[in-house]
Order: sequence, then structure tokens, then C-alpha cells
Amino acid sequence: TVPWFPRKIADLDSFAERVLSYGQELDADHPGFTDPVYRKRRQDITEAAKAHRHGQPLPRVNYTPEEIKTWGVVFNKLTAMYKTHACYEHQYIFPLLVQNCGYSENNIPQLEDISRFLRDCTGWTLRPVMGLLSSRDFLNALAFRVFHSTQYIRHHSSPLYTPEPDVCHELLGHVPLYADPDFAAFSQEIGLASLGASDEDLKKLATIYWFTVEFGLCRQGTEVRAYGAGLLSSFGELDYSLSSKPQKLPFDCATMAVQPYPITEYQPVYFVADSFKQMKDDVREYALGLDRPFTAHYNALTQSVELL
Ligand code: H2B
Ligand code: FE
Repeated sequence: TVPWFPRKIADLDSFAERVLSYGQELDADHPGFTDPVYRKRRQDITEAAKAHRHGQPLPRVNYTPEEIKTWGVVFNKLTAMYKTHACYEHQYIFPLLVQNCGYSENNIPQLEDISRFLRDCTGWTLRPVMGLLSSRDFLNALAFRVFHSTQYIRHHSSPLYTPEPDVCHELLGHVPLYADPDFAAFSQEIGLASLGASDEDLKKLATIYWFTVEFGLCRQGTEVRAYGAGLLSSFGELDYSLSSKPQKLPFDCATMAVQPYPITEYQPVYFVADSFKQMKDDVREYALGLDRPFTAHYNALTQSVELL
């Protein structure tokens, strides 16, 4: 039997309650674990995310000077590296986010403003989320061109480290590429493949997501550059990933889908793609080989999934 999956965009409302970890509870190894002020702040931000429903404006957060300071440290460290380390698409889009969405050292941009901007560019929108979703829920949303984004920021005691996604990871790492039409189409393709996928196939798609959207490298002219959000939001790994230390394999869905990876260390292996267009075609073809009695299409006019 085929696992349940969302058929229309409002069905994503049912994900709001189903977060796996963090959100309000913090593990003992989280830098904010013993800070009651931080924990209370997280709770306020995640409560608003939990209450959000499709069609409503996204909650605005009035960030504190301390939070903005943390953002500023991360922002300056990373933007200084983008010229030499980020893919051209990221570099092209970043100034547009500065102009249109309030990206700056002194301001944490608001999801509502970014979501409107992305919708104009590629039809992608953001949804606020309390914490980590299951792989299935998270990938299913991509089929609707919806990206779930956290809204809280890492603890100020370690601005260059976070054990979980935060607003720096989402807004600096993920958001820029969702304004690129080819990357947008590629990412949606993973989402469409995940709808009703078996647990085994879902794990493979989550692994493809890991090696592309999170940790992907791409060839640009004679150089290799980063497009993965895990790299573009990590000062240390961004530099390491382009060095000669890790292994770099050519982009291939079937190889990538079963490649083991560590989650708490720098990646020993990266996959280098030729173009987002090529990636999209490859994932679509890969999806045809999965064990599923239909193919899924997205009707953007009705914002619903059609099965063929
Ligand atoms: N949930 C949230 N909120 N953000 C993510 O980036 C995320 C997630 N990534 N759930 C998913 C899991 C990823 O690790 C893959 C698809 O397993
Ligand atoms: Fe991420």
C-alpha cells in the first residue's frame, strides 16, 4: 500500500504538529540548553510557527539586538567567502536579496518578505516550522514548491556552530538558490519523487537531497564551487569542501542514493554536478525507476498534485 501524502497545498498544514526534535525541547549538548532566556525565546518563536496555516501571512519576528549581533557575525564571515567559494547562481541572486528582502549585516530578514520575493522568481514559498520534520514530510513539501524554514537563531555563545538548522542556515544557505529557475525545478523533482514513495525509496531520495541541496558541489568553467546549503552556511566546511582533502565523485543519482555519510563531521565525499538542468533530468529519470504505481505531477494553477 502507498503511504499517505499531501494532495493539495493546504494539506501541508498537518505537518505543523509533527516535528521530530528540537523545536521547543533542546538536547543536553545544545549550546542553549542551560540558558532559560534562550529557551523561552525559542518557545515564543516556535509557537507562532506551529499556529501558522496556509494562506496566512508568515509570522514576523522582532529580533533582539543580541540575535542580530549573532546574525551579523555569521553574515560577515560567510559573505566574505562567497566570491571565491559559492556558485555563480548564488552570487548573482545574493545582491537581489539585499535589495529586495532586507539582507544585511544589521538585519535578520523576515520569512514573509523572502517568501514573496521567491514566489515572484520561481513560485517557491516558505513556511515557518518548529524544528526538524521527518524526511518524508520535508521532502513531500518540496513537490509543492514549499520550503520549511526555521525562524530562530543559534545560541550567541557559539555563532559559528549550530547542531540544527537555524535562520542563518536557511536564509544564507538555502534561500538564494530557490530564486534560480533550474535549481527550483530540480528541488521540486525530488519532492515529486518522494510522494507516496516506499520507506526504502524515501531513504534514497533523502540521501540524494543530502548530497545535492545540502552538500552539493558543481563545476563552473574550470572551477568547482559550492551550491549546497550546508556548505554555504558553514564557514569551516565551505573551505574544506573545495580543498583537496575530501573525495569528489561525479554526479550520479544511483551512486549518490546509497552513499553512506556522517552527520556530525565534515563530509568525506562530495558529488560534483555539471548543471542544475542536468540534475533535474537525472532525478526525474531516476524517479521513474522507483517502486511506485504512478508518476506525480504538480498543477500550479490548483496547487495540487495529479497522478498519472
Ligand atoms: N526539517 C527541517 N525543518 N529542515 C530541514 O532542513 C530538514 C528537515 N531536512 N527534515 C530533512 C529532514 C533532511 O535531513 C532530509 C530530507 O532527510
Ligand atoms: Fe538545510
